[in-house]
Amino acid sequence: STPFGIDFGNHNSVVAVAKNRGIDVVVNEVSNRSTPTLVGFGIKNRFIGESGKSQQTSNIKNTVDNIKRIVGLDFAHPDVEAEKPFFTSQLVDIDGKVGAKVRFLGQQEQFTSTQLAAMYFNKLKSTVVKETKATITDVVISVPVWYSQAQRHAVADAAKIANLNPVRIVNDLTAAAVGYGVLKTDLPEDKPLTIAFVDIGHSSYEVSIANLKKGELKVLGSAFDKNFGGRDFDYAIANHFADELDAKYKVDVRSNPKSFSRILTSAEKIKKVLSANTQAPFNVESVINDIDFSSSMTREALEESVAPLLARAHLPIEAALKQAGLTKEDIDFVEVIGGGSRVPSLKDTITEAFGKPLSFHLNQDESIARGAAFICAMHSPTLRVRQFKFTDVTPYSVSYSWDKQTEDDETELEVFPAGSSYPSTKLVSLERTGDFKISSKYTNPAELPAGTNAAIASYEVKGVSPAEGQSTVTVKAKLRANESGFFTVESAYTVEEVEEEQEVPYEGEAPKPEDYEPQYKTVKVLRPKDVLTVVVSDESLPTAELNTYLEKEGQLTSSDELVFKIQNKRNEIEEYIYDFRAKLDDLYSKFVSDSEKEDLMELLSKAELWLEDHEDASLGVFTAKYEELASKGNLIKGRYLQAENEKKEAVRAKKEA
Ligand code: ATP
Ligand code: K
Ligand code: MG
Repeated sequence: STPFGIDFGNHNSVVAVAKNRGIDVVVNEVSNRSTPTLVGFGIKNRFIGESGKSQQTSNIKNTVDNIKRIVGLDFAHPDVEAEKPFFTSQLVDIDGKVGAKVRFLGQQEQFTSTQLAAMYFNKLKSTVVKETKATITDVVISVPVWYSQAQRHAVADAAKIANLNPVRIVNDLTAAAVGYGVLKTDLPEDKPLTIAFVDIGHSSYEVSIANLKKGELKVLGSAFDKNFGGRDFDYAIANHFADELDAKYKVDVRSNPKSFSRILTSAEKIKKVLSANTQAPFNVESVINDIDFSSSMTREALEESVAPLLARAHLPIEAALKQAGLTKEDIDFVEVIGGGSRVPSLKDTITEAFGKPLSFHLNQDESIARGAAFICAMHSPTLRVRQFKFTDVTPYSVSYSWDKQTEDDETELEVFPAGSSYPSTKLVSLERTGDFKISSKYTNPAELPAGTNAAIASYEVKGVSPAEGQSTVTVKAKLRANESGFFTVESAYTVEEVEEEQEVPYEGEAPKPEDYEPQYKTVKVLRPKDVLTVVVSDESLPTAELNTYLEKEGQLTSSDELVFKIQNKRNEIEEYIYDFRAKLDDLYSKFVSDSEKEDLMELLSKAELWLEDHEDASLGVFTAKYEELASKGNLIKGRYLQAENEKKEAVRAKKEA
């Protein structure tokens, strides 16, 4: 399959594919290079991406956006409560997981956050398939560095529900940095450059610091502000004008979701204008109670309204430097991406925090998707890409523990300390009496973001049986922080002590005498014996549930497609009526008698009425209707074409004569 990368953004997502000649960003059905991240639900079908955005205000309660913020969260997670003010659809508890409740196909329906993400990924996939005709299966999806294990699993599950194979989940800025490392042809071969990458998006702000040299990237440290981005600016501006509306007209737009949505849309517009201008007008027609609201805002007033945000904008930078063990003087370049970083006051803060001018070598909107597609290509067996090695950083220490089975057991070990690099594998050796359980967890729960589960996963190791006459057997377990940032037990096997003949190294003076006879001795060595079964239980969906969602998504997709086909056929009939009628007056007028024309005109009027009465007919019924009209039309068209032919023949005959 063609390597595919998704920058899963909260506002909009960007998709890219890897081709032999390089990485291409793929445009959507309206030729945009990014697609709004939302899913709308209608009476007949879903509206995902652009179509959902264009009717968001009119379908506000049944449009789910901010999907990235809730993916993989338990309903009880504190972030769900924090996200509620940003949602216009209702968030609900679905067996302990967060989901949205909407009206769909004329009834109440609810979908988990994982299903919603899957619907969206599926739409992105079909966009790419339509635009490029490529086969798309493997995908690399970028996520924020602060995504928990549960959220990463949910993204991978969502990809699977969309019939994609998530070959890797990668941190946003790591993807961008890989893209940078691959594109930049003048990277040093020996002493690496130290580069800070900053991404301010719609909902969050991330910083990563990395060493880069030719063919190699090592992330040294990362930090973030999970609740800092363009949408916070939009809300600050919207609230400013809501207050103004209240003062001027005594109306509360905040309690009217459609009005507030219109204000928010205009707030985002004025925010962008104020990135390039110091003052801008603010207009919303019939915002509420037929009030046409006009006002204006200065850049200064905008900055005032977001003062609490601006005051903490330097913190992620300091935290990332600290995790990397560096100071700002160690940074060679500061590369900035993300739509939110276009705000001048934020650029100033970043510049000040690093004490150096900012660089913009990366495409601010597309570099994450491009990096993700490149990483997917690295995993592809068919596409050959330049070698590029990269490692990321484990944000919180992770420990593994196992049952106590023998006297001298250590039963817990910190395996992946905070700040260590991944992917990484550690082999541990355990004396075991029989089957046992391993658990992984974050070592210091107090460091974790609120609501994160300290327990990561548990693994049952089966098939352990000591040899006859022995009470224990040595088990080797491969503990791994894998390329997607998941902590796993990759495999486990028993070892046995065997006796082997080994050559004794020659210790005399060189050169060896010609008649030297090698000496052998018997030594005891450990050799792998039995491969053990490892049964994992982690926060990913159980197979049965995954398959149920997969099937459901397949059904919804085909029913959406059917609705789309029916609408197209209905439109074709409408166009046919319109076109035929016009031709009867014009092109075909000489080929129909008055009475024939009268009959046909009546037929067309009847067909028009029929269409009005048949909003919900099936594809078969519409197709039959279309053919009925077309057969009448073809009769007249035939006469017209015959006459045209005769005319042409006559002209040719004349020429030849
Ligand atoms: P996140 O990374 O937080 O998940 P995202 O990837 O969807 O979100 P981006 O696409 O990087 O976010 O940026 C979108 C945000 O940038 C929006 O809030 C948008 O209004 C804002 N933005 C875009 N252009 C400008 C501009 N010229 N001035 C100010 N803000 C802008
Ligand atoms: K984006
Ligand atoms: Mg982003």
